[in-house]
Amino acid sequence: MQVLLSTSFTDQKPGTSGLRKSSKQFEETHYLESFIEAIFRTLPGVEGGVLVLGGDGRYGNRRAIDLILRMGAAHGLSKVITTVDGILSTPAASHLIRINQAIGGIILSASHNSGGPDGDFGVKVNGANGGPAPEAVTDAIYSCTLNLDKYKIIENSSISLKNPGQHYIGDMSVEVIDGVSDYLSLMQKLFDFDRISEYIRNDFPIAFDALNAVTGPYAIDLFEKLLGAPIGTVRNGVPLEDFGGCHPDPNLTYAKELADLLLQGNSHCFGAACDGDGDRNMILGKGCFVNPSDSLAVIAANANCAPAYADGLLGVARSMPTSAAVDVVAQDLGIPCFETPTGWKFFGNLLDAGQITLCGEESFGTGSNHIREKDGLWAVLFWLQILAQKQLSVAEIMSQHWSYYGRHYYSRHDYEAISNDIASQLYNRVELMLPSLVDKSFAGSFITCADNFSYHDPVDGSLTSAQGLRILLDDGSRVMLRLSGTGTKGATLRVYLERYVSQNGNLNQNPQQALSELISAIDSMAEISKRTGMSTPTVIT
Ligand code: VG1
Ligand code: CO
Repeated sequence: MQVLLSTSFTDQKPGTSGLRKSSKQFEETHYLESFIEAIFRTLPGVEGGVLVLGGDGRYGNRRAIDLILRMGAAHGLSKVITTVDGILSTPAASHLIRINQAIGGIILSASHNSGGPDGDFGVKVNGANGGPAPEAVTDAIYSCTLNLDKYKIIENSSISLKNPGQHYIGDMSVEVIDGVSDYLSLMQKLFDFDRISEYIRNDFPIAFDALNAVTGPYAIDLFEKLLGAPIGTVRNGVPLEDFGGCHPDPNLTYAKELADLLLQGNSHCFGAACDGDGDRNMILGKGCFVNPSDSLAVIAANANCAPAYADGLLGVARSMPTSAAVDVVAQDLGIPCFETPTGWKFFGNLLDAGQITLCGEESFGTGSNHIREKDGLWAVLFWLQILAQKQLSVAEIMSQHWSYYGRHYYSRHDYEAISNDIASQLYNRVELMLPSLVDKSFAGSFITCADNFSYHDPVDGSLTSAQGLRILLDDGSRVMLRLSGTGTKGATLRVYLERYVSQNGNLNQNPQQALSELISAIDSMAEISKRTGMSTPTVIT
């Protein structure tokens, strides 16, 4: 059946991670249908191809799965692999795409954004390598949305996702699988489960917070069943449509309960949380928060603790605003280190080409060549593996790391829900100032470079520009400014701050104090508090 559209939607441009809008917007007549039609017209290999489909369980997940199945059948897919209750984490989806030689996947998630009828919904498109579709594909999908006159769909009553099984919609088969077990087998190949299990069962209590989102079922099987941690180790382990009203973003603000447990309490040695779709992770030790940029560096430095990485790393990569902590490790190891724009899609080519093994972002994302997405539970397992091997606390690992490599004090300040006009005026003003900043003094140092970051992909030669404003200082400090591509209410300004202190400097300062000069210098230069009317950021990480 063909459904005619009277107008095209002009606001369906995928951002940092797919199309992300309010649930209400996705409920507008034909809104979701239009975007899905554009995906099926653009993604290579749809006719006769296999697609992986699932989501983080948020409000809208089931409706979208029904619709995509019917539209997929109309577009001639041969098979869709989906999961019981439609629950599928982003990393598990990436793995399923790869092991089933699928043409790609559609992941229904707005990741760390809140969910429910008043929250957000999102559609992420992945390609055959299991990673987020590259910009050329998302740009083509967007152009397609601008000129849609109709979409194709089959009339069919919805199929049950209660149990594993096989169904048909027209000629297309729908395979409903348990979305957890393939992912856990992969983890068992990468890490030494016996070793981790022995360690956590021997007086090393851990807590994991799934924030009522997708990782609950994975984490319960992983920590409580396979690794033998006590029942109750996984908190908020049942995926809820509105995440129980909480914000499924694993940071000190939104995962406060877990943060308090580890930072103020004395009962647990290790804590971790993942985001809505399971690709982000937060790592905590007793009295110790691990900054995500440091986490990437620690994993790189200790990669040989995990069996799958024992032969060493090909190279590493980090996004531009991520601190250079991993660069110093790469230099020490004598391996290449790449700097990419924000968003996981830029790591895909480097991973596919065998140029890197590990990669990560400051936004609580860490991953490796085992899949093509960042992977929250993988990072948690890697930390447990390192702790089990070294028999040290998280705080001891960090202080040993800093005394060997020096410390990159780092923080991100987010100013959320600013009006779009104010945000773009602020940003454009700083961008215009950049050329005149070189050689000027800033926070007691001198500016050596000020630009808008652009990236030349070393694998396919493509150029991606305007990826964020950078101010680099002669003492190695950096301040970066970006406007978020995942927010849905007004604009979010992200200010990234970094200062390096060498091995013999003061390694035990509070990061906000260590960065205080940079913080006030960027505030007066960019007029952040003056223009936004906000005296403090919404979230400080
Ligand atoms: C944010 C993060 C970025 C991450 C992206 C998707 O993007 O900063 O590092 O890749 O979210 O993560 P932005 O444009 O808002 O800064 V997720 O967990 O939504 O897949
Ligand atoms: Co996510």
